[in-house]
Amino acid sequence: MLMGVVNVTPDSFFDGGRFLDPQAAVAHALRLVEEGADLLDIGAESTRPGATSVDEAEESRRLIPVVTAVAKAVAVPISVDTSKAGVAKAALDAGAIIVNDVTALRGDPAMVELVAETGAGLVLMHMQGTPRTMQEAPHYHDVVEEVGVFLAERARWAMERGVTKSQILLDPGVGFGKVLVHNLDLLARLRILTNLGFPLLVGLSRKGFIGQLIDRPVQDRAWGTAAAVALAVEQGANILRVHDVAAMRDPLLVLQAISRRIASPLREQHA
Ligand code: HH2
Repeated sequence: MLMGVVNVTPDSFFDGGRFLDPQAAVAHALRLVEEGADLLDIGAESTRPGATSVDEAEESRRLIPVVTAVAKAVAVPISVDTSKAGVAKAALDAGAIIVNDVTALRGDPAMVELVAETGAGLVLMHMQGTPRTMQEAPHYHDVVEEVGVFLAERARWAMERGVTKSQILLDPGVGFGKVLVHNLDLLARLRILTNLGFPLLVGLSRKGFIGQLIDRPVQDRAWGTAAAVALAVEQGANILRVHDVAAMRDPLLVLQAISRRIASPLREQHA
């Protein structure tokens, strides 16, 4: 499934400032759904490397009018990209049904109770450090194993506090406290994380590691993104969080058609 990104921010690394105006954000969300987004992720605080946090009042002021308008206008599920329980609660009241918490419930002690009580979907993402400091010196012995252990622990922690297994999705957190080789290893061995038994969400759209590989600015990374998206799907990713829904749909449709043939029995292949 494709999750379309809507950033109601002045400073996101790709689309910062483009959708800060609520009307522009709503129009963008509707366009993503028309292009085939299966769900939307709406956020009002950038988590790019070096970003400083936004206070709750400002985050809600940006986010809630957009969630309210989009929820009235579209049928697809809306996820809210926040780590603050107050913002998440207002967004759930406004029509969102998933909380995408990049801190994996470590940012706000009230978040786990909110998710348990409301039954909202929950994305638990791996991050080493915080957005302000995470790219200073990320370090792992075995990045895939360590991300897997972390995600399993966060899921267990949430379930001990009343969140049910079916609410949870896991995300390896591409680019969050990871250098190029860490991101490549995670994507190359993503399938290992499917063993944890939860759906996998992956957000790699236009990120810095793609820029490093192809030596292109953020505006020119759609093709590089498509290659990584296709590979992540092959490795078992269930939901791809992307800025470019229309562009990513085509490679995914082709990939799916070919994958189905790989899975079909030999007899049928020769029919
Ligand atoms: N990446 C970003 C933001 N939120 N959430 C999840 N679950 N997984 C991700 O990989 C992820 C995320 C960063 O992308 P973007 O929202 O475009 O940028 P910014 O944080 O600068 O707004």
